[in-house]
Amino acid sequence: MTDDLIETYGLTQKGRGILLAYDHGFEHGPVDFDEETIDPNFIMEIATSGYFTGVVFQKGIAEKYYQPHLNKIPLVVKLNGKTSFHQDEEPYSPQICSVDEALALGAKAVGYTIYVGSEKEALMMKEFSQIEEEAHNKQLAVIGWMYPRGAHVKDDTDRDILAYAARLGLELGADAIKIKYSGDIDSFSWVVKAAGRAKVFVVGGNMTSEAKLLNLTHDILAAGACGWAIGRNVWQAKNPFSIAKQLADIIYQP
Ligand code: FBP
Repeated sequence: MTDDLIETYGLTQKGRGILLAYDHGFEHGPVDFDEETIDPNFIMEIATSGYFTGVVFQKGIAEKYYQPHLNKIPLVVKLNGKTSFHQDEEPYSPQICSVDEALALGAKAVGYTIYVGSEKEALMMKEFSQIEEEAHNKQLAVIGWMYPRGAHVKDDTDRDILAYAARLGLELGADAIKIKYSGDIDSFSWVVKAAGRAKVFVVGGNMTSEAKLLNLTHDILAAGACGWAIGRNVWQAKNPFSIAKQLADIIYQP
């Protein structure tokens, strides 16, 4: 049995965690940002506020804004990505960063998106597998962004489809997965069970109300998730530090 690298590196603490995601400039373009959030320094301020257990960047941002010797917050480097120019029905997200580059940037974990169900999933599974082998040989944790997508996926929040994606993450050797919420505690408990010992971080998604986000936080924990891997709902909030504190109060409560 392998070590629990996610907990060892502090990406979860006592099984709970909140990862601050900021790869949206790559995935969506700067449309998600305003004058403040377009600056990665602002995101680093939020990430190092004490409420997060990890920050997720693509390599270019990590290289220019993350200081491994100063910043205590664990870094997750995303190894693949795609732009929003091509809304392909069968999406593929190519690898654009190596495990060694991530390691040199001070990463404790690498992330990789698999569009589960896409006709190009075989390619992504293969890349993921090679990354997983190399990352684990080099003692890095591996997080699978397990996103059902493509024409074969009728509903990307369906319990059984999400459970399949979660299981795939476990079987491919992910230490943790990042996955959408199915919408209710009962169905999501099944998704979490399907992930087995792979920890489950839930995707934040589009901006929602604070009250809804806090309620959802209770629900995802009740279903067995370890917390959020969240972006827009924190840094697009009126006061990112306040919402981060409220999430942390729920997620890390003893
Ligand atoms: P959010 O919490 O803002 O949804 O971020 C999670 C995330 O997975 C990001 O890491 C990524 O950039 C984005 O969502 C991708 O969203 P989509 O594939 O739906 O465009």
